[in-house]
Amino acid sequence: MQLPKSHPRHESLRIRELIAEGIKKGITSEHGLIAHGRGEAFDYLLGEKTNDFALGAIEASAALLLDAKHPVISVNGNSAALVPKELAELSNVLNCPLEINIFHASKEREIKIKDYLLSNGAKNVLLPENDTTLRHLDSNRKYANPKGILEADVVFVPLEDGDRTEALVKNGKKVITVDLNPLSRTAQEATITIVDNIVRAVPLLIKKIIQYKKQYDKNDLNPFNKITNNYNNKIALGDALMKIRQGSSPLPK
Ligand code: PTJ
Repeated sequence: MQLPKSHPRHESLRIRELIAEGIKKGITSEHGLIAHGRGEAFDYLLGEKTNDFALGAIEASAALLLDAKHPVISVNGNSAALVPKELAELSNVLNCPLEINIFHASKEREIKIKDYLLSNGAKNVLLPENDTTLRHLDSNRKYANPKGILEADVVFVPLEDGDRTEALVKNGKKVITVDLNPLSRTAQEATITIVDNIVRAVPLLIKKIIQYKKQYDKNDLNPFNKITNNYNNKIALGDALMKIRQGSSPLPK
């Protein structure tokens, strides 16, 4: 679809188009349209910008990921459609695997997402294995890769549908999510919740990781611990809710 740059909702329409294209490519589930619409509504209420509570969560996430022994980035059909290059870059700067994990089961779609990430610069993409499952989980998301999510200490799980974050935490893992809805189960259960649109949050996360890598020497006495200890997810979620309640634009006169 041709989108005139002058359209007042150009950016929102551009992102919506990525999801529609994702469905045509066979990487995004049709349920992804509903998830995206829900996200759009929250983004509207958040002012369609990265707020301070999200910036704080991004800093804490960068520190937690750099401090992790075995971080893994989980990818579903929506995040692959929206930020394929950025997820590949995130995996490359962290030198960690991407792992496909989808809710609406389809082996064919898993392979298409993997190929799409590889064609966007990813080097290390894992698929879940049928004989390896996470405890405390019954949906298709229970399948994991034994060298990926199963072993991970920190898992980056953007746009999650809600049943897995709690299970990952019960399995002893720290979870970072990106979710525009601060009230979702995932947002509430995660260790760190970045309440922002994934298209804005992931580039900022990459920038922060690169900055911290330059700024902190490996020999520094764990600088990342201090950053994560200073972060409080409950406060960040409360600030996001407050922002939604206040609204982003003045009431019409
Ligand atoms: O590819 P699959 O089969 O794994 O399916 C992926 C979806 C996203 C369809 C599935 O996980 C799902 O149904 O998710 P939910 O339960 O709709 O939750 C998705 C969450 O992501 C919601 O809280 C949305 O508000 C939020 N969200 C949607 N779009 C964005 C977003 N958060 C950040 N950035 C977005 N662009």
